[in-house]
Amino acid sequence: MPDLKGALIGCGFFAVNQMHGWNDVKGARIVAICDRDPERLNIVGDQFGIARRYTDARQMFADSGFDFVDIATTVNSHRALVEMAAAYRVPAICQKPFAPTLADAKAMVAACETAGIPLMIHENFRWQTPIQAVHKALGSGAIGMPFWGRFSFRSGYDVFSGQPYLAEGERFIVEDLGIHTLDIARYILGDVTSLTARIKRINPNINGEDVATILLDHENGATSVVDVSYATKQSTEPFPETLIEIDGTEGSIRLSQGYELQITNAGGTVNTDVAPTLLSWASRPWHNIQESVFAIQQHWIDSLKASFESSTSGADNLKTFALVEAAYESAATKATIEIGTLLK
Ligand code: NAD
Ligand code: 89V
Repeated sequence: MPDLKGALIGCGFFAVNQMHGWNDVKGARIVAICDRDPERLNIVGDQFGIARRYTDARQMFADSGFDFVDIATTVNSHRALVEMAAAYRVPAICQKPFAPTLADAKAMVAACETAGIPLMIHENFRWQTPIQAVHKALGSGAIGMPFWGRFSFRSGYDVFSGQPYLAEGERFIVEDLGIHTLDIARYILGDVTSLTARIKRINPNINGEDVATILLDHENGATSVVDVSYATKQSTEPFPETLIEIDGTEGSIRLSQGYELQITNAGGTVNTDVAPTLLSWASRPWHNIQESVFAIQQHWIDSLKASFESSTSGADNLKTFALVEAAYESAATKATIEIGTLLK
């Protein structure tokens, strides 16, 4: 089968990783790019040798000549661009967070279903090598039935230097980073029935919350805690590692700082190094995320070629996005939120 041709919209901070990822993906190449900012358009176009450049996404769709679109803009443009892809019947990847509201996200899924095009949310954290290793260990039955988990991301990293818009929004850590951690909790322990959350802002120089503690009830009966912070100063900065603890009926799994996986059961304890690969274009400490960008993009191409639903399809990611909405609602009302009612 010939390479699938892709177009990318949004040539900002993170899109550079996506462009490097596309260079490594087997079976696809980017043939056109778009950014409403001509300076970013030319920086990325020159770096990756892309001749077809647009400042207007609609013009790029009208000119056609590509098999899928990769939307790498920030959240407020996601609905309009996904609906544009649906109107032109072009399969679409959309960066997280899915949309400004759950109602927008549901409308985007409906538009793509009506158009008959696949939609994948670029929810890459579940594709990180250490997260895949935890998923595999649990799936092997090594610790029996899981009954408790903790998914933790606590950091003091200056994320605002690369992504200054994160300091400006009314919402911050749950919508931007917790969304990944909640998705990992769903990926590892399954779908969630109810959620209770508390949030705080510690950094006085930002508008949104930078600390959140979230209690989840999973459909399989397990309970988990998702705790995220950008206000945590430690002796060794763990950014961007998600640390995981899972207790099961026959043993336990621990994913610790330094990408160390420990599995304990009646057979003893086994420690494994599950560090991500440092790809040729990647740099520490981002290499964990960068490798997962390549992995999710390869998965998308494989899913298009073999016609299967991607792991983080729009329909799947509604269930993660509902947890984000529920976390803000729970923190504001101090109530426990039933997730099923949000998804109706
Ligand atoms: P950015 O602001 O650096 O880049 C966004 C670019 O999109 C800008 O160049 C802007 O001009 C362009 N743009 C916006 N609206 C447009 C439109 N309608 N048409 C054409 N161009 C448009 O933002 P970023 O930091 O690169 O983040 C982009 C997205 O990636 C965000 O949704 C963010 O949450 C997400 N992100 C994901 C990860 C991850 O690991 N999955 C990491 C970082 C950022
Ligand atoms: O996913 C994101 O948008 C990023 C980061 C991984 C740093 O949280 O903000």
